[in-house]
This record gives sequence, structure tokens and C-alpha cells, in this order.
Amino acid sequence: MNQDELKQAVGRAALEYVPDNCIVGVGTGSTANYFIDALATIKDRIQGAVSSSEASVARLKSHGIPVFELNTVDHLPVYVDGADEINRQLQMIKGGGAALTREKIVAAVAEQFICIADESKLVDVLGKFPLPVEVIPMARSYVARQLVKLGGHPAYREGVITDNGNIILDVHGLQISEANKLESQINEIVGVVTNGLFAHRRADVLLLGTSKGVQVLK
Ligand code: ABF
Repeated sequence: MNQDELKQAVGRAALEYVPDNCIVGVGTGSTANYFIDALATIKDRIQGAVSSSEASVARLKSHGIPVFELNTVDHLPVYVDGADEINRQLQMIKGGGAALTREKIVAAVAEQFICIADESKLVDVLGKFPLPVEVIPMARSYVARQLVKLGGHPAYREGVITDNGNIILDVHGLQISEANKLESQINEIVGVVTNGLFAHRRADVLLLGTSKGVQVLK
């Protein structure tokens, strides 16, 4: 199977975690897109979805799946989303698609986070994928200097404005051994909105697409 077929397989496998008559949390990216397409096949047995990006809202609506505002929803049994990297503790780097803040908010509300990923995303140590940090625009240079003090090499993601009107710094050169600690340290920098480490709120289940089939890691 090629990478797209692996993504499609995990997107379909995630349907098993969607309870009847619920509102589903839906993520962003090419793997999440396969989940949205799979969700369309069972749309009659769910109420609808809450989404972490405008792009996913558009795809959900194109399938006729009702989309709810998060503030109108008090119970979200499951959030399904991809990742840029995930380790065996199910801690992740996310935000390659610049949707990290909304992803983190929806993940915080959900009871269960189901990560769907092809096997290329599984790593021993997080950090080879540059860590995205969403930053209030006027704080860009200050935050970049603070990130250098933490040992990283931040790069401004040119031409990208998030759904929240902010910019992204991608931090290169990190080898993340204490993900919880680094997530907190970066969040403490004034001007940072969110960082793409999902360690405090890691995934509960990883559906990993491999050439031998979908593996389930918990
Ligand atoms: C979202 O989409 C992001 O957090 C992550 O950056 C990206 C993964 O994209 P893909 O599934 O296209 O590899 O989940």
C-alpha cells in the first residue's frame, strides 16, 4: 500500500470509535480528510461534527455533514486527527497545517483523542519535524529570541496566517526528551498562543497504518 492508501485505511478504521448519535470532533490535514470522507458514509447515524479548521468545515459541509460551533456543544466523546510526529507514549507534534490552536482546543474538550497516522509519523524522539508555534504577530521577534534560548532555531513561516489571524514560527533543531516540560516552557513565553507539542493532552489511541494493516497502540 502507498502512503495515501495507509492514510485512507486509518481514516476508515477510526469510524469504529464514533458512537451512534454523537457529535464528532474532526481534525485537519490529508489523513483527517480521509476520515471526513469515511464519516460521510455513516452521516445518518451521527448528529454532526465540530471541526478544528475552516478547511475541514468546508469538506464536512461538502458531504452534507452538519457542523456545530464548539461553544454550543458540551459533550464531545471523540476527536479524530492526524499528527506530524508521534512517539510511543502517544505524545505528538502537530501544526504542520497551521491549525494547532483550534486542534488543541477541540482535543481538550474531547473525552478521547484518536490519532490516525501512517507509519512514517511514528518516531522514537520528537523534534525532527520542526515544532510549530502560533504567535501574536507583534511578538514575533521577541518570541523567536526566547525560543533560541530554549535551544531551538525558529524560522518564520512566510505567507501563512492562521485561522486566528496569527503567524507561525517553526522551531528546528530540537530533540525533545521532556515533552511535557518543553510544552509548558514555550507556552509561558508572552506572545505565544499555542505550541504544537501535544504532550499534556496526548492521544489516547493511535491507529497506525502499516504495510501489515492498521495497528492499534494505546
Ligand atoms: C493535522 O494535520 C496537523 O496537526 C498536522 O500538522 C497535520 C498532519 O497532516 P497529514 O495528515 O496531511 O500528514 O493533523
